[in-house]
Amino acid sequence: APIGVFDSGVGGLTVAREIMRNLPMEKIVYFGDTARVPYGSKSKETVLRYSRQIVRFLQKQGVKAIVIACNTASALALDALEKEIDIPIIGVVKPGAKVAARETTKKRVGVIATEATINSHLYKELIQQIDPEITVIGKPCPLFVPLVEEGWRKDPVTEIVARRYLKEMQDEKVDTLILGCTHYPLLRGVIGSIMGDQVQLVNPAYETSLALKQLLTEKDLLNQGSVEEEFPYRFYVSDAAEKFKNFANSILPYDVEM
Ligand code: DGN
Repeated sequence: APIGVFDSGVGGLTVAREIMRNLPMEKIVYFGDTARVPYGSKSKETVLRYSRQIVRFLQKQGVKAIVIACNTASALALDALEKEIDIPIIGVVKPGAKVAARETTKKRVGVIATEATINSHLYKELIQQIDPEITVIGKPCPLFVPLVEEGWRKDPVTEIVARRYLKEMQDEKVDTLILGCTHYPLLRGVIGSIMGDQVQLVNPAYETSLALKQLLTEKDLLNQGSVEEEFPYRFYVSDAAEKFKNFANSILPYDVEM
């Protein structure tokens, strides 16, 4: 059975990509809610309602586990969804928080994410559960999402925007920075060059793929029933399939068919 992965749109492909790399025997059904993106500025009730509908869709596809690739949906909906379904479900926030708490040397962690994720304070809560002495500084960076979707990952405009957003993180002298939104790992280059080598960047997408591997192993679900000739990845969107396909083809190492 495949793994269900969903996001508010295209960004979750950064998570799907890590799963493809680190769990290469697994099949994936991906759902991107491109008709209703962004989630980052919506209320908890709305994000939960959307997420619930998508989980139902993925369950109909026969998935053995679900990954909420969207940081916003992970922060606002995972808690409730966990109680409602009987297959394993994980989000991206906890794996990212765990690694940041482990890696920080000066106990100063920065989180950049959507407004909804920052306002949920979930990264902060989870990090301070592990070590209450860690200071966590959150900063919403909403312009990063459209810049990435416009294909301006290496554009001077993006650098100017990033410098402005990250100033606070530099002033606060964070030693670890969580890329807490699906799109931000695609800006790793520009963010890394502004923050400098001394600052560790945590990519929740990567950490989640490792957490998923561990979870599937524990539940004895790893690589279960895979290895077939058919193409192992299926993609669904709620709107604008062509645009999704173009973006997917720009970040995945093969041609995406929808
Ligand atoms: N996928 C969203 C997230 O990781 O928070 C970002 C896009 C959005 O819905 N604003």
